[in-house]
Amino acid sequence: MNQNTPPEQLTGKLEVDEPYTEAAGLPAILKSFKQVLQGTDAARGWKALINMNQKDGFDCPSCAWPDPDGHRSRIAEYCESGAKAVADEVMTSHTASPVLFQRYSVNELLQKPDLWLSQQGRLTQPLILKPGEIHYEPISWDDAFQLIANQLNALDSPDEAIFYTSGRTSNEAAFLYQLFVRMFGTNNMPDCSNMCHESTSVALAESIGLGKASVKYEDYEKADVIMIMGQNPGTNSPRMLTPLEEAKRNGAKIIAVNPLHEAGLLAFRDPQSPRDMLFGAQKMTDVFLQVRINSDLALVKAMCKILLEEETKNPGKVLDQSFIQQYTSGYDAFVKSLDQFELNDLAAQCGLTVAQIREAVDLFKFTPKLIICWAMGLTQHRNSVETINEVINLLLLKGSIGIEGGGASPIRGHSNVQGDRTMGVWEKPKPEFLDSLKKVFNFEPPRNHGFDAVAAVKAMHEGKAKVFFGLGGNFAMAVSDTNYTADALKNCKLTVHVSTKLNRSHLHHGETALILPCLGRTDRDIQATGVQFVSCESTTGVVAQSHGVVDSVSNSLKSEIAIIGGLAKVTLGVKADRVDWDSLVAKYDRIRDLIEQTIPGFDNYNEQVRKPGGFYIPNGPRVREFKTNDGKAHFTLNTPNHHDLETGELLLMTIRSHDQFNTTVYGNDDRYRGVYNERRVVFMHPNDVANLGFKEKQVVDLHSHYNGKQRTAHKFIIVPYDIPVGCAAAYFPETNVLVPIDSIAEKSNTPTSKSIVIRVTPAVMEDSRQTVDQ
Ligand SMILES: Nc1nc2c(c(=O)[nH]1)N[C@H]1C(S)=C(S)[C@@H](COP(=O)(O)OP(=O)(O)OC[C@H]3O[C@@H](n4cnc5c(=O)[nH]c(N)nc54)[C@H](O)[C@@H]3O)O[C@H]1N2
Ligand SMILES: Nc1nc2c(c(=O)[nH]1)N[C@H]1C(S)=C(S)[C@@H](COP(=O)(O)OP(=O)(O)OC[C@H]3O[C@@H](n4cnc5c(=O)[nH]c(N)nc54)[C@H](O)[C@@H]3O)O[C@H]1N2
Ligand SMILES: [Mo]
Repeated sequence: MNQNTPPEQLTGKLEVDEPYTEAAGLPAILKSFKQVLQGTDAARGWKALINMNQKDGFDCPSCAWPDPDGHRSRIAEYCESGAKAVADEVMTSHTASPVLFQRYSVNELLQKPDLWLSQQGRLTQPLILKPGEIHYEPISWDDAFQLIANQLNALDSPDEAIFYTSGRTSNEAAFLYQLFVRMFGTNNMPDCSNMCHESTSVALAESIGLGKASVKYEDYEKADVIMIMGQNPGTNSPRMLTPLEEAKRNGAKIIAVNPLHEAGLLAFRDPQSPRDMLFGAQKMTDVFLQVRINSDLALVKAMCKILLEEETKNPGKVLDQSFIQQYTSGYDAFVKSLDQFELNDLAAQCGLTVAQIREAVDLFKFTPKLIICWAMGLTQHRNSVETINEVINLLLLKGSIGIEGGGASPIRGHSNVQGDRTMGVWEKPKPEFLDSLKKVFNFEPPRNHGFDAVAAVKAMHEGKAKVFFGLGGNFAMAVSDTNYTADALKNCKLTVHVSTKLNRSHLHHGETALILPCLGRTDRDIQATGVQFVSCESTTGVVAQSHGVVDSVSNSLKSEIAIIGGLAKVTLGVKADRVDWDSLVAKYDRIRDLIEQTIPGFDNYNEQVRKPGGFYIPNGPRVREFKTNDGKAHFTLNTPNHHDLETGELLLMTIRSHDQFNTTVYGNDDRYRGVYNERRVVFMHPNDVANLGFKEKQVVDLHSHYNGKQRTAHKFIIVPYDIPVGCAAAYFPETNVLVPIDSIAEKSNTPTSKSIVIRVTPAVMEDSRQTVDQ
């Protein structure tokens, strides 16, 4: 059994039903109300709900989907997923107060499932785990800051410390944090992006000069065709279904590319639309391409080949030659390279027929108003950067970048992951950014690149890094290779987590460990000069304000900004005499003024952010300005990856259930996929189940083999499912133990969480049962 993973125990209550064929609708909205109201008093829960994503409310702590530019629903801009995130944050029925830590030792807490950890509620006081002790106990804020400062200042080099960020951190906190870290002297700033959309950022920077979406919210409603690749919007960005539905009503066609027939891709019943509630769901997808895992590059290449054929048949009607001539480079080489590939081969790699791919291309061959969106299904493979570059090749052929109703639309995950990068949370900061910091703050920032997430784990493992500081997130569970990563954290002298809720990273601790409890997005933030607000950037580049609305569960919580300011002051002392940390913490407008001075695109930040709905920050590709080496958008040459599976091997993708937010587990159901009361399931094609000699609901172990090492995740129940032959799916973080630390995407170093070669064997059950029959 693995000691470092969530306990490998089955609930014994699995129920499997037919998967849903539509998303949302009444059950979703009732469920969301129930979620929020059951864990807290009704007034508090309701207050949080009605203020979510309103122009004067708070930015939903869940995903980064943008708010509508104009009208917003009067009830609230929420979805089931956002409601669960809010419920998780505002609940008051339990708190993870010092009593909890007195009662349970760290080892005892490690035996509890993630769901249980989350259910303990909000953290209420700073806690310390002293060397050799087995219980966390309270510590004062001042002592905590002093302890961290002493440890940081005792390091041989600032590069022995790692400062992680998860994407819920606001712009203001992120800016202050990176300033503190760079004044301290390191660029070791890994973030959750490294495991998420890093492949997107690398690919887009290479091809169009900016690692962000080129579309605005309104483009969705103006598009003729929207292709959704490797993304499960019904679960992970449910509010996206509203503009998709609107687009459909305006006549748009939708192409879905996914190994699974996810409910939200099939049909949507908007719970806030009386029309939908009365007349039924809107069908979403017009052409569903059920691809094999990681065959998207081959698919998009096939689409490009078909477009070129069509252009020959309809000269001047399919490709946008004037865009290609004026704005791009590398076209001729790209067209020539396509000759190396046969359509039939490409289609076969995807598990599709050429006719199916043609059917999709037919929808957009005569229109440039094509949006392609994608998420983790494209970013977490070895060749992800190339896949995303191929997506851009297709958009460039069509002239779809920088037009109304067309463009590249990566769908970011965490609500402010994009803003954190804009603010400088990055292990590879650009020289211009550092020059600007130097000018504004009069210090010499470190220039060498720091560790990304995977490199940080290795550095801690090898003893090259000794202090881990996490601003949010759950590093131990989010990065790959759970056992290796947990050991890396245990190898540190000090681990510190700024958190809202208890999680497993607090339990894989260094010699000394601290938990610093902070305000969440929903909490009212009051500082010396009064109530403060923060701001966040959505996936389409809108920066808007976010006001907490409920009173925090404990008077001992500090805002992330106050924690960073307090720590910076003690750690840096006179080294940072140019920065008055107390004054910045007292009034966040002052932080925004500094952001304005340092980062382009934030002119009149304080004024602009106060406009209802916020403001768009400048975006080159949207106006066909490509900040690449030659000022042009680049066609690139990319080669599909073959996964030559041996007999008995399957390609596993690790995905989210409907009842989790990343590593936070809200419940054991995955309603849309018809799975209830159990997370330890593995979805397999019925033929694979039979051919490998298994039975439905048999309990199995999953093994990955990489560079001669076997990793095992124990006890998963087989659920036969509509998934391509040779592919399998199971939930993360339980399966992270299978993802080898060295198995990363080229150029972006993102763990290959969506393509892990596994073998399946019958589980060794203590009671010698082979299946779970219920
Ligand atoms: N409720 C909720 N919302 C969330 C999150 C959450 O955990 N819960 N997480 C947030 C975060 S940080 C992120 S990054 C996003 C994640 O949002 P998603 O990317 O939608 O999340 P995943 O569950 O990882 O789903 C990946 C999808 O890609 C498909 N897929 C897997 N491999 C491939 C492939 O090779 N090709 C193709 N075409 N498809 C593939 C899977 O079947 C699945 O539908 O959601 C954000 N929003
Ligand atoms: N196998 C596999 N692994 C994956 C993925 C996958 O698809 N498959 N997805 C990857 C992706 S896309 C991502 S983004 C990462 C996510 O990686 P992380 O961002 O590190 O993980 P989260 O689960 O989002 O972090 C949850 C914790 O954040 C804290 N928290 C919540 N709100 C706040 C807040 O407002 N402030 C502070 N300070 N703390 C807060 C809580 O304590 C909570 O326990 O995981 C990655 N790992
Ligand atoms: Mo993410």
